[in-house]
Order: sequence, then C-alpha cells, then structure tokens
Amino acid sequence: MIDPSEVRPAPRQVAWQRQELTAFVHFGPNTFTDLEWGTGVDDPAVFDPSALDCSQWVSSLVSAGFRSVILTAKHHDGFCLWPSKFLPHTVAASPYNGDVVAELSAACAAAGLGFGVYLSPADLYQEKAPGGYYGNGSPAVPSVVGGFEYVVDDYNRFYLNQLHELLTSYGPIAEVWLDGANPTGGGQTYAYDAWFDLIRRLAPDATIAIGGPDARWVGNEDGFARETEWSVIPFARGQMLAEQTAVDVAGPELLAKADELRWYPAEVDVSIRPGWFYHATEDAAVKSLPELLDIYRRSVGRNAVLLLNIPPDRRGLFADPDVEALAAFGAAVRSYYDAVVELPGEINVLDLREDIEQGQQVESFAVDALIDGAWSEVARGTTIGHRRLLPLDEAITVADVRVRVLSARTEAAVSLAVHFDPTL
Ligand code: FUL
Repeated sequence: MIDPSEVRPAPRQVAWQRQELTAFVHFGPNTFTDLEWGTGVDDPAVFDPSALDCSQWVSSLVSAGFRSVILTAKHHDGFCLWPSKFLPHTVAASPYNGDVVAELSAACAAAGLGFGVYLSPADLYQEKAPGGYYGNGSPAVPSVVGGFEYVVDDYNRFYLNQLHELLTSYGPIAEVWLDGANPTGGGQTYAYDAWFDLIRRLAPDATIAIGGPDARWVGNEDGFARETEWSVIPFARGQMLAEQTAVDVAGPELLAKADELRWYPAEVDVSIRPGWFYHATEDAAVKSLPELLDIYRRSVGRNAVLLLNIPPDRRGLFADPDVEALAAFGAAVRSYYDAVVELPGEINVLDLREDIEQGQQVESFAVDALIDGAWSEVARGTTIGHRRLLPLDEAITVADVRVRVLSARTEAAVSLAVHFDPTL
C-alpha cells in the first residue's frame, strides 16, 4: 500500500502554491471580433490596440496582490502575440506589428511579477490554413528542436519550436498553461512527453499546469475548489483515477485503487467578467468585491491557487471597472486577510495552515473559541493543506481560539489565525 502521508511537493510546486494569486490575461483577435473562440482564419488586420500598455496591467495586478501573470501567447485561433518565425499568422502581420509577449515579460520583470504563457495545444489556424500542420497525418520523424532530438510529427515539431521560442527569448517563464479544450474536437495527438521534456530542460522551475504534471484543473470555471481538496492524487497506469471534474478526486476508495500517488494541487481559473476575452457589453458585469472575496476564500482558502482572468480592452488596457475591482480586491485582502485580529476581538473567518513541505496530512479538524470564559466548538472542516479560510455563520467576539486535529494521515503542525471581513 502506498502511503499518502509520504508524498511531498517539488520545490517548484511549493513556490507556485505559496504565491496564491496568479493573473490570467486573455488578449488577441477575439478582443476585436467580440468572439470567445476565434475561427483560425481571422484577419490579422483586426489586431490593432490603440494604446497598448502592459505596464498598466502590471501595476493594476501589483495593487491587487498578484504574484505572477499568464498571457494567452496563442489561444485556440492560432494567432500569436509574438512574432513567431514559424508561421505568418502573428502580430507581425497586424497593424500593431509589435511583440505583446516581450512587452508583458519586460513589465513583469520590472515589477517583480512572474511571467507565464498559455500556448493553446488546439490550433485552428494550423487546422484550417492551406498546408497547416494540425492533424495533417504526417509521420513522426527524428526532429531537432533547440539542440534536443524528439521523434514527432509536423504539428508537434511546430509546437516544440514555439515552446522553444517562448522559453528562450522572454526571460524566466514561471508557468506553462496547457489548455485541454478544443473547439473542433481534435484529430491531432499531442506529444506531451516531448513537450514536458523540452519545458523541463529550458525552464526547470516553470510550473506545467492543467495538461501538465505540476498543477491540475480544479474542474470548474466558476472560481471554487472543493470543501475537501487534496493535493495528493491517486493515479493508475499513469492516469488520474478520477475525472478532474469529479466531486471526489482523492478519497479513500480511490486511494485504495491507486498504483501511484502524485502531488498534484488544484488551480482555480475564473474570469473577472462572464467571458475570458473583453466584450464592451460586459462592462457592467465585472465581479463585485464580495464576489471576488468569496472566490478568494473558496480557492486560495481551499488549498488551491487562484488564477483570475482580467481581459484587456481594444485599447490594450484593463478597462476602468476591472481596474477598480482589482484595487478594491487588493485593499480588502490586505486589510482583512493579510492582517490578523488580535484577541480578544471580533472575528468571522478562521485561517488554518499546514506546511506543505511536510505534505498534506489533516483529514478533519475542529476549532474552539473561548467565549465568556468557556470553550465551545465554533467550526469543523475536513482538509487544510496550504491554507483553509473558513467563514463563520456569524461574527463572534472571542478571547482565544484553538484548533483540534480530529484525524490526520500522520502528525502535522497546524497554525490558526483569525480575521474579520466586514463584507461577510
Ligand atoms: C478554456 C478555453 O476554451 C477558454 O477559451 C479559456 O481559454 C479557458 C481558460 O480555457 O478551456
């Protein structure tokens, strides 16, 4: 029997999880065509931001407490936000004729933010353009990419070349986001092992997320992790045993069937607006502060990383409602969740932590509060992991608090802090 208490994260996974807040930026032809999924044959002439300024994005993200940002360098439509030398369908063919990847990576470096890339495996331009590589039935042949040899077909060679460009020209890459979605359903197999090998060689500290081995999709795009969210995940024959969307991905029955356990924490991707790309019609639908704080508690506060998308508008700037929402969110997190309430005092959120370098051990816990001279239980929960934020049904005034671990895989140190969030 494999012992789940012995599974530990890689150092890159520890660093990734401790960042807590990562921003996502969806930007591209869809911003100008008002689409969510482009066609692959969108005219590059549409990509024409009038006032692009990536440092405006970055200063807004810094004010909101984000630690890194992932850009859609290539979304499913295949248009590239950098002048890739491997295809004509890029910013080089647009009136803008600059390099958004370079602009954003430089702005991130100047502000101390990590920089990551979304490079869509699905690629409608390569599927539809004459001579395109996607699903063209080409044979896998020995191919040299950046001095490394892989046996791959045309599309996988193209994808590796794009990874090589991104990972060697734009400074350190913090995260590579491999989306599993495909608007047309496939017809092309992905040489994941080759992709992962190249990423590890060129960017050993980069988190390979979603389609990759370092972080898994939480299973929804609504902004919440499970109440019970494990980072130790059962696998059999190299595959995760449960679907990523399953209610339970790591419970005892699944653990019993596993032939391997991996540290595979959850990432919660959600947009600040209804869509992933900017649509002027959604300016009034930017999430409110209470909604953003609810997402924060149910993602960061449920042992996951929050990946919050903020889409620039047609100027190439974050729109005013988004900038305002980010500033309010950052201020609220600083004053309600970074700051702790000194006791005695009024509290309405509990904040528990395990040290994930020692794995994830707690299966259930209770918290007691000292009220009017007597201890009584005020909350119960299951997993903790990196961080568990547990709102109380109502605010209470307490002299002290204590945590009782009810069940754990092995002995674990748990810390407890308390907060007051007036928006609850
Ligand atoms: C999905 C994509 O299809 C959406 O367009 C978006 O990029 C989202 C983050 O992932 O799978």
